[in-house]
Amino acid sequence: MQRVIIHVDMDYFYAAIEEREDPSIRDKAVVVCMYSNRGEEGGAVSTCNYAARRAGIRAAMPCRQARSLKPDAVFLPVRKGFYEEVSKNLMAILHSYADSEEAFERTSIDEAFLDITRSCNSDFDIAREIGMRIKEEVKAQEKLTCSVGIGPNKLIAKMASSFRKPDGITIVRTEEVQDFLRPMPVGKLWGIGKVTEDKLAQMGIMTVADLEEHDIMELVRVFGKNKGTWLRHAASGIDETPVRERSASDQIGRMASLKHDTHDEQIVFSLLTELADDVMNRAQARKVGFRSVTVTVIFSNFKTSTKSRTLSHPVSDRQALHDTAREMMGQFLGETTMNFRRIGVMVGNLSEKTGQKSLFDFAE
Ligand code: DCP
Ligand code: CA
Ligand code: CA
Repeated sequence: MQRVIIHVDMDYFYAAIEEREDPSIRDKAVVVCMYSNRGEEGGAVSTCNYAARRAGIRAAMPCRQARSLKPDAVFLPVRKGFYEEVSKNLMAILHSYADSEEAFERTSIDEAFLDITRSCNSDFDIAREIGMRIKEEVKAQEKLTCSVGIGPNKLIAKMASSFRKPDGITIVRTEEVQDFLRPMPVGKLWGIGKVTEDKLAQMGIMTVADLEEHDIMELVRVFGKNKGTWLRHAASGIDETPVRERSASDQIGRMASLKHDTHDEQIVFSLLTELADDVMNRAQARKVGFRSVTVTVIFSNFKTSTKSRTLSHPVSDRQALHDTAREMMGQFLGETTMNFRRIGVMVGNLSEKTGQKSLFDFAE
């Protein structure tokens, strides 16, 4: 049966929630900022609405820079716990449209995949109707807009949802996949990060079409077997990974307390290395690769915070796990001067498909 997958991504999520909560700011540029302990000056932009984007403001930009680009914008602090609550409500709506309990996969606070193959009987016209109904229900229940992508697999659905934003819906039928993908710059392929994009550019590969036509042996030579093959498949729009619910058995994680509450980089990194090694050993013992890495910090005031990276294909690479975990922990250390009480490392989206070392290149 021809699979039909829907990907839903909320539009300018945090800022849209803030607009909903205070309609008086709706017509202004709205910037949601993650402030560090150094106060308002040290923060970075989490997201912003489209009026702010027109002024050149982008996620991850220093708030100070955003302020100079648009002095009359409304600047608001992130309210993560509240957005998580909204996310829960949204996910419940989305979940109800999936073929089954298991045919649903939340991939971040504001997006999810749904397998609707049976619900639409592999018919993309019916799938469009389902996509429209989802958009209407999300708007009616939560007063928020989302963008929907529908395709024969997760790769295409994900890329389709970002094709028309905000409030868009894009259907890419199996026979339209090639036309959809080939003109795109390779950097737009879901799963290709900056490092890979640069490497491909050095090889003269700029578009997806270039990538699809490139000698596969050379791709394998440069990127290794796993990633080389994945690149070629992605360029052809091939992706067989299933939509599936994340469960506890889909994660391997370890947490531990620091001997004393501390903000010392060496002490934190040394415990992090131990934890990551342990997680890697358990992943290897289970012979699984992983597609996501999460680092958790519980601060001395018991506040908990996490950071994650997700990849388009599973890997099993100790060095990469260490590097990624350290990078995220380094961000935590830089964002705050508060002491850490406990830290944790977790790998998720486990899969039996890999085993081989391959190049890490986190997307998103
Ligand atoms: N987010 C963040 N820091 C980033 C990127 C995102 O805190 N560097 C948060 C804020 C976003 C939310 O995650 O609202 C979802 O991220 P998206 O990348 O989906 O971005 P938006 O939903 O904000 O915008 P878009 O309409 O482009 O999807
Ligand atoms: Ca979004
Ligand atoms: Ca998103």
